[in-house]
Amino acid sequence: MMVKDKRLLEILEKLLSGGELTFEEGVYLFNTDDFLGLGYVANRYAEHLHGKKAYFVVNRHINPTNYCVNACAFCAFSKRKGEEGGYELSLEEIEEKAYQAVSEGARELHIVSGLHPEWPFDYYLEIVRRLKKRFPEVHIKAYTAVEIDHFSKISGLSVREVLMKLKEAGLDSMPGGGAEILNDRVRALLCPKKTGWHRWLEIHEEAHKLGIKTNCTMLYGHIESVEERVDHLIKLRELQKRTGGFQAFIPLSFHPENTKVRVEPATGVEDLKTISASRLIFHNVPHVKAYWIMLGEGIAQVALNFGATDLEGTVYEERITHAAGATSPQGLSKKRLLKLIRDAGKTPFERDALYNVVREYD
Ligand code: V47
Repeated sequence: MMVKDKRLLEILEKLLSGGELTFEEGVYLFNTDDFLGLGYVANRYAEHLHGKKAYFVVNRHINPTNYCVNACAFCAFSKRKGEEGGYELSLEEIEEKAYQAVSEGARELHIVSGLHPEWPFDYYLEIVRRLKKRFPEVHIKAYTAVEIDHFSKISGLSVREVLMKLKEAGLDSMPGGGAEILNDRVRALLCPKKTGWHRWLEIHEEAHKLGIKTNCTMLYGHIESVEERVDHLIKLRELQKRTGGFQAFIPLSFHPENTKVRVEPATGVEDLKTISASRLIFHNVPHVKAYWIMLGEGIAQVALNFGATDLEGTVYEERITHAAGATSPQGLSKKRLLKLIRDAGKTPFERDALYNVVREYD
């Protein structure tokens, strides 16, 4: 492979010999016009970490309610109480969705919700407790740092106490949502009511200290600058150096439909560049996930050659991105995920939520 931009090869060498990128090098990656060179270098680094392996999990997303007190400008999922299209699931309904998933082989339940104006912390706690009791073998990945912050406020408990209670009830790990861009300017414009970025990081740090692994995300393609993306990635990298508790980083491509943010969605090339640059800047996170729900099947598949090593999972019934105009399906079969990975020239590994290999296929 011809890499036109030789500086990319120097950056790769630096990483392979144990170095890390400076802020300027990070910005450089986003601005290089050698798009294929960037992808090649990111793929080389990903293969240095994981060989040809590409991971996925059989899982299901459950969103107990879309009522939310935050009303972030970029979110098409959130509804005010009483607004058309709003819903709240009973414990029985949640259990039923979980049951369907588990009977189809799900090993992970991914549960995130709105910040309901009336539900007490106990309701969210009971969701975890019930599901763990009924499906003890299933991994419960639940509640973003933003929800944890909300639970702490409504219960009067500290973040640590909230996390300990959830862990006791059966929470196994936490998803990476709510990070958006870890920056005051962007948050003031897009989500002024949301947990601030310092606190978002503190909550993940607290979770890591309690032995709870988490993921992290970056919502891109709205009003953020390249510099703000790089700064976001470096903030995550620095926390990872202290705790090692992040398992995967998921760049989330902004979908503007039905939101208050008027922008053109990112293009495929922009999505792939973001995956590649993230892989190299945030070098100490084990996996970069190509979330096919947001990227679409095609770009997610190609991303497996641009630095991503995980496709998330079967998902089933995704609501957040579909409310904002996603045209990807609501779920993918295991068969389809295997085909996407194999056709990308990678070897599929079905994983559990902690990246233990459950099944190797080739
Ligand atoms: O926090 C909201 C984002 C996130 C839009 O941890 C939007 O394994 C695009 O975090 N367009 C939720 N994105 C999704 C998420 C996630 C998904 C899959 C796996 C994991 C994991 C985490 O979706 C929100 C927000 O950042 N979001 N609105 C929108 N219009």
